[in-house]
Amino acid sequence: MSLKLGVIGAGAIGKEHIRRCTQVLQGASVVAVSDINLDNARAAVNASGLQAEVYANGQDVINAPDVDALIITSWDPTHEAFALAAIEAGKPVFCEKPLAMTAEGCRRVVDAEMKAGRRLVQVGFMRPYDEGYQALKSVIDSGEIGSPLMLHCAHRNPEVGDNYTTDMAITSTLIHELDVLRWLLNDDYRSVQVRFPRATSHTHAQLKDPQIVMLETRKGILIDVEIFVNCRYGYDIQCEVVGEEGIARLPEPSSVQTRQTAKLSTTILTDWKDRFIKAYDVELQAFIRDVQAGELRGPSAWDGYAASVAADACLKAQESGAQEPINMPERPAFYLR
Ligand code: NAI
Ligand code: NAD
Ligand code: ISE
Repeated sequence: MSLKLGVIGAGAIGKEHIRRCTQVLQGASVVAVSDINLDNARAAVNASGLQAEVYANGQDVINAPDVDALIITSWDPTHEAFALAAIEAGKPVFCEKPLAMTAEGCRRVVDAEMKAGRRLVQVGFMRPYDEGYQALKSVIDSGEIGSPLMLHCAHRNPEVGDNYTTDMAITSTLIHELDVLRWLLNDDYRSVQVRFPRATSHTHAQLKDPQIVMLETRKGILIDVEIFVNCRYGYDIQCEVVGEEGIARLPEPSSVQTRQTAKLSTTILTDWKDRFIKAYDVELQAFIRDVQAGELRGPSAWDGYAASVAADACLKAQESGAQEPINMPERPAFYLR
């Protein structure tokens, strides 16, 4: 039977997820949409030719009797309250990252889910579903390059809106690395330091850009991540793992090579929608399948919490300039898979 979905937040990714649930994926249909800006909700429904109800309020989508499960794609600070309300209603919820703005907020979601007694939350960390990251993990796990010693990573966006501030480089952007690198290395973080080089002239007073985040893991691996959200030239995600026997790099997205006017070139993507298009498809198809099977298995509320524990320390490190400890609590048995 088709899973009936309610979507809260019909902006950039909300529209994309509605499109994929309607035109690409199997087993679900979108029956309710809401957005604080009603025009966004109406536009999303019209664009996909949906027969969906438009609600003025996210809580009404959660309460709607014909909605079986939720997709939360509203702004970051709204996620926690909607996730808690979905759990309260006993409805499974796919919540875009971050799960909440702080580890404390994520912990409230974790506690509510454990109280409900079954997994109801999948967080929108799509990188573990990306073929490139999966191939990189296979190489690391095979032992081919020996034990990983260092990682050099970059998370570059061509530009961001004027409302994007220094802290969001951590809570909205680096949060992807904070999740995927724990999974890639099967490790957790021990400490972090953040440094700010000379700022690009393409930024504004509330955004220090770029930033370099230096993490140390429990196994002693040192990771540097450059976050550069006004890099201009493209959407570029890099990850190089230096092992004791060799080096493994995240594959570049495939692109035709051209030789023309004395230049050898390949295209660089410019949008996260395209860079991870397949990963978004796979993560949401997994959510739909797992809800129907009665057991969620994707990135959990605990993963959302773990990333936010590290993010909190990164925010502190942005302010202090010092090396800040990351104290990750033990994973409860409820989340052992
Ligand atoms: P956006 O700003 O384009 O869209 C957000 C939408 O939420 C807007 O239409 C806004 O009106 C609506 N909204 C805000 N508060 C609301 C509320 N209380 N109730 C209903 N609607 C509300 O933002 P975008 O880029 O679509 O991002 C949405 C979320 O998705 C963010 O949490 C972001 O972190 C996440 N995201 C994740 C990505 C990924 O790679 N996993 C990529 C892009 C976004
Ligand atoms: P966006 O600004 O384009 O869209 C957000 C939408 O949420 C807007 O339409 C806004 O009106 C709506 N909104 C805000 N508060 C709301 C509320 N209380 N109730 C209902 N709607 C509300 O942003 P976006 O780029 O689509 O990002 C949305 C979310 O998706 C963010 O949390 C972002 O972090 C996440 N995101 C994830 C990825 C990813 O790669 N996984 C990529 C982009 C965005
Ligand atoms: C956005 O919300 C995303 O999640 C993108 O994947 C990320 O690259 C971007 O920096 C965020 O703002």
